[in-house]
Amino acid sequence: NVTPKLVIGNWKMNGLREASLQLATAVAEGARSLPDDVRMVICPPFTQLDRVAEALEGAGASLMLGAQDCHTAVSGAHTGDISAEMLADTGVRYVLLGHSERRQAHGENDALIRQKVQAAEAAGLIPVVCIGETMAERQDGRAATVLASQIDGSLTDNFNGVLAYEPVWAIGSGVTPSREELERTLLLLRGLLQSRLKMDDIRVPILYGGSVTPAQAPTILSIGVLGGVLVGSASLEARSFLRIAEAAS
Ligand code: G2H
Repeated sequence: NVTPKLVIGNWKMNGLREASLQLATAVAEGARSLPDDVRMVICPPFTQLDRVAEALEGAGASLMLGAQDCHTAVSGAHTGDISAEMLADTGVRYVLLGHSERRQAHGENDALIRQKVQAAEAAGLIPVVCIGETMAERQDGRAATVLASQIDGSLTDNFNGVLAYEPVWAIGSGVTPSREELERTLLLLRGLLQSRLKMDDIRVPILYGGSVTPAQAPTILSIGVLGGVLVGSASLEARSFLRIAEAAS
């Protein structure tokens, strides 16, 4: 029984009613013929979770619902926020946390992200924690230090979710790390996870995210230690998202 490769689609702030329903329905249709060593996840905006949940009914374990963020608290006076419990109640199984767009635009830091991870775990969700260095950090040779401190600060001690490595310079830019560079970074991340979680046998899958397209997916996904991919813009079109999932098998 192998752990399935994860192919997660992050719709970001895209998706009105009709288009969301069509996209989710088309992905659900295509996911039916996927082998069971691949699992797809769709993370629509909060407003479309219910609709997408309906479209995914009957899709089984090969296609699951995710969200893009959650609050640290279960409920209460937090205007405009959504709790992990609310997400679970809507049928959500995975939640993205600490995406660089939230770190940048909402000032999210590792301590806050760790609290969100705790909230997600308490609600029974699988947290997908995003980390990654900026271009400046990469050029200054500080990538490894930055990744180490993000892993130390944002994960819980018993973290059992998913780690997504998304170099900020690769997000939406059309530029991806070379296969060799990515492989090196994945080995580094595995070592960092081992020391953070004090375990030799790490089961936390590590995904890559940042400008993943159907064209590059086969090369990226041929890296044995990679647990899957986190896909932004290419997940907004059913055909391209499904092609990426096919490359994961
Ligand atoms: C990185 C990724 C999905 P894109 O943010 O999280 O987006 O594939 O558009 O670079």
